[in-house]
Amino acid sequence: MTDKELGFVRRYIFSTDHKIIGIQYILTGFLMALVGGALAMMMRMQIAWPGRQWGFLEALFPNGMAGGIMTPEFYISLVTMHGTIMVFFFISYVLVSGFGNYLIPVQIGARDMAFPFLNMLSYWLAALSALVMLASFFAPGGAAAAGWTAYPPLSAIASAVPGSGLGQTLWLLAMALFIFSFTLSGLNYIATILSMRAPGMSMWRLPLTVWSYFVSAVVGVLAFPPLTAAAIMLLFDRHFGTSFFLPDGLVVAGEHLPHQGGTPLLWQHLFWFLGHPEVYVLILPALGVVFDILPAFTRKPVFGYRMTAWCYLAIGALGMIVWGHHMFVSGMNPYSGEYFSIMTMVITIPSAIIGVNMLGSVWGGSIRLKTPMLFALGLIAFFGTGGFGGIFLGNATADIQLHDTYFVVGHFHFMIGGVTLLGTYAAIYFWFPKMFGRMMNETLGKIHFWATIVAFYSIFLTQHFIGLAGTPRRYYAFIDYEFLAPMRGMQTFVTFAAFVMGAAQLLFAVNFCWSLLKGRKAGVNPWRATTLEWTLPSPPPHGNWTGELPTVERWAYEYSADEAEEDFTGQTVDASSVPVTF
Ligand code: HEM
Ligand SMILES: [Cu+2]
Repeated sequence: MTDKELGFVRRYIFSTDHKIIGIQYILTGFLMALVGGALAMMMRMQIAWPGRQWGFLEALFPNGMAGGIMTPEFYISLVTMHGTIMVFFFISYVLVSGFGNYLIPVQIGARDMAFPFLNMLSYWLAALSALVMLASFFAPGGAAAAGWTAYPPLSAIASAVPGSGLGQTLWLLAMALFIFSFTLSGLNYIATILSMRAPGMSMWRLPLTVWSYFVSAVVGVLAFPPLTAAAIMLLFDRHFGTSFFLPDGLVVAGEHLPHQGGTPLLWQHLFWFLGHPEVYVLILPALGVVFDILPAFTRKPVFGYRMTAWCYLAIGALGMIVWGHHMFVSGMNPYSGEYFSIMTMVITIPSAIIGVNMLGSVWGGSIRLKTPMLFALGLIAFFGTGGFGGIFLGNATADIQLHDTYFVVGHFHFMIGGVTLLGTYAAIYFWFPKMFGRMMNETLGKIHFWATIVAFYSIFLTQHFIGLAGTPRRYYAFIDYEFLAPMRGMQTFVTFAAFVMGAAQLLFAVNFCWSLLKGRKAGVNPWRATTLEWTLPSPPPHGNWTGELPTVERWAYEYSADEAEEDFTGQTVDASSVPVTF
């Protein structure tokens, strides 16, 4: 059936076309980012000016902002929902589900995903889980408030804080739905990459983007289901009197709870068995897309192609066995702490190799600083800064001091905030012309980049120092602590920087919408890149290749080959015109 015959609803709403589904995820993710970002701004306002009245917020949150003043309980639900939304409903949607869906089939030379109908189902399950998560704001008592890690007993006892009631139940349901959807689409990715590649597209000719999605999907499929089980067990603890995560002797509001025999430690293991690999599920695609973008703006082949793919695999495997570095202060056996420290240090090796390969891919190239390239280079900077902080946190002895301080907040924002955010933007500026047939505005893009990177360093590098000085995280106000008084100026500075950051993202939204309608026409291959999607019309039709599928003759990064007339050689150019090197 042609696109026209399908009609609007089946073309754009209940579509089985991987490209439309990818765009649906991207738009949903950005809508959620708007919510998550607004929550972050409210938190920062409270930290910089604790107890001040913000009348206009009362209308939106009559309970949490009664009289315009934020309650401590509401602050904690903001922390919880901001973290949850940013990690699972923004970056996961846009970068992993959005670009994964869009890019995998067009880059491997397939007409669609292996299971297009399942793909559509995954999207709608994901959309439903986002709705359930948002509904938590409207629950009596307000949104979930046990942190994005949902540690029991706070999350297990419905009377613990206002958000522990229906809000927390909805949070758990939403997470279970989210993981279910994510697992289905991970299986779809794996099946597609393994079985749908065009003739000639061996695994060693895949673009590094596809490699990164492959490893990310394998890690996701293995690591996520245990949390679904855990979420269901927690629901049982909350509503059916089981005690998986609750120990003996809990007394809440003078009442002795009947639970016995469980332990919150079990939840911590199950949560971080997902939680840590999730970081790699998000970061690997960010690293992957950057390896596709760098060569297009340096006009030279990727440095260390096979080594990079092996490093993805190594990171994927090692990433599954280091979750305990989030639990150094849980009272774990010191020998376990030693094991988790050592394995965490081992992961820095493939990560550092990837960093070196990125620099090697830039080194000596004829660099063009277009917006996607700026974001790609910014990612390298963030990866370095964030990785450096991780070395301290990965050592049990240092972490005992730094745990649950703003040092941690600074570190993880560089990694799962910054690296993934810059990877996401790099991808958007780079593939926007393919998706919508128009270029994005370069000037606005560059302002967006510089404002973002300067604000981001101001916020999160400063937070490292605020944390070193002992400021705990997830606290509602710091006015009662004399030893933190010297930090107040820095806290206010961070809040101002956060507003700059927010404003820059609105500028991006303007650029996105304006370019959709008015951007310069893009043509088939505006960046003069080599991978298969750049041979398709912009935007590509349903089914991607109208005639026969392409035959792949070479690897994905043949730039500036000696015999070629142009400085790039597409993957379908055969050996008779330019010799095949890979
Ligand atoms: C410039 C934009 C952002 C600002 C200003 C910001 C601000 C904050 C603040 C103030 C907290 C609470 C810290 C605490 O008291 O523990 C926080 C927590 C968090 N943020 Fe962000 N954030 C931003 C972007 C992001 C992004 C892009 C992500 C992820 C992709 C993210 C993920 C998280 C997570 C996971 C938490 C932890 C929540 C918790 O402790 O339970 N943030 N952020
Ligand atoms: Cu970790």
